Amino acid sequence: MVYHPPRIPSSEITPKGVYLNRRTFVAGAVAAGLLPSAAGASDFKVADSRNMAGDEAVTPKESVTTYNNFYEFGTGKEDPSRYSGSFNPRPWSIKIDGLVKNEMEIGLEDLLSSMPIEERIYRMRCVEAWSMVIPWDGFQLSELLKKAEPLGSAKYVAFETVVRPDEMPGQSGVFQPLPWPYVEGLRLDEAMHPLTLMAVGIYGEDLPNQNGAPIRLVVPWKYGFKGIKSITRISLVENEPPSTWNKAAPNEYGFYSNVNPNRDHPRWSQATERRIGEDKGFFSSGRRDTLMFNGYDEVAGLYSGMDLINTYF
Ligand SMILES: Nc1nc2c(c(=O)[nH]1)N[C@H]1C(S)=C(S)[C@@H](COP(=O)(O)O)O[C@H]1N2
Ligand SMILES: [Mo]
Repeated sequence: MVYHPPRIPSSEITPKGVYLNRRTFVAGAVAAGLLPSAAGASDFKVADSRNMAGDEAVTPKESVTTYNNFYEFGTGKEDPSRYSGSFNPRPWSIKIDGLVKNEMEIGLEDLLSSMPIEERIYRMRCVEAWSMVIPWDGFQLSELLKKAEPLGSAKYVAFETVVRPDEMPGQSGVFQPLPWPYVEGLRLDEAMHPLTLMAVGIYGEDLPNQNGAPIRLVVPWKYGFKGIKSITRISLVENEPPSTWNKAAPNEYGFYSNVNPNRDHPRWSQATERRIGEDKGFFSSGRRDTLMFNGYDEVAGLYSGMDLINTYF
């Protein structure tokens, strides 16, 4: 399949160099007392920018960083932003193992300097029927997997979130909402698709802890829970790997979990969604139609001949 990047107006392209030495500049400015600390720091340089959410408004940063799902820090939407302050995403490394020619453990700094970081503005649709438009900074997962050289026998990719009960209150409390580590998986061709991103930032800044620091998965045509956060391990495997929510409730959450307005969740409709941070207006229901594949039709070919309602949901 040929991938056609959308044409975007030049006004939406982030000029090269805007983020150059930003951290150095910010550090200097903080030291000089010109800026509060932690204002807009980033450890990466953005080389290119693509808006892949059409003319839909980007969700305010305030909403994206305070309305989260990250059960390692609690099950409430505001828990991750409130209770992730002790989490330390640096130093960090990711292990890539399993059915690959080159097993590796790669440090975050090496990743950030060797991968071409782009901004991608994507819709994000949670299975709970709310959505956002998020400007991610990251690189294509395909570029990372190519470094490891998957063997011919590799058919799926398995992902694992870090386990740190000392820093993640949701992993140490009396009530454990999920089994840890949080795990997810993709078919290899889904993982290699150019839309599949490893995100290291949002709004041009390092990923906040609550959004999955320092590195998380973004698969914009799938429900949000496929976007596993704070990844420490990626394994190439032969058989379909476990997915935390699929194992927890297989009749409610499929392994594929492609956004699909025609396949309702057993307890609610998936036909429409609530866009977080959007003014509703008095006469509007405040809901918008959910799009097949969340509007990313270019992935349809990955699923030709598959029953996406009854079998491969
Ligand atoms: N490790 C881990 N990853 C996770 C989750 C989680 O609880 N733990 N929640 C998922 C869900 S349900 C969604 S909708 C998205 C939310 O991402 P956001 O908080 O950055 O919007 O993260 C996903 N990744
Ligand atoms: Mo979600």
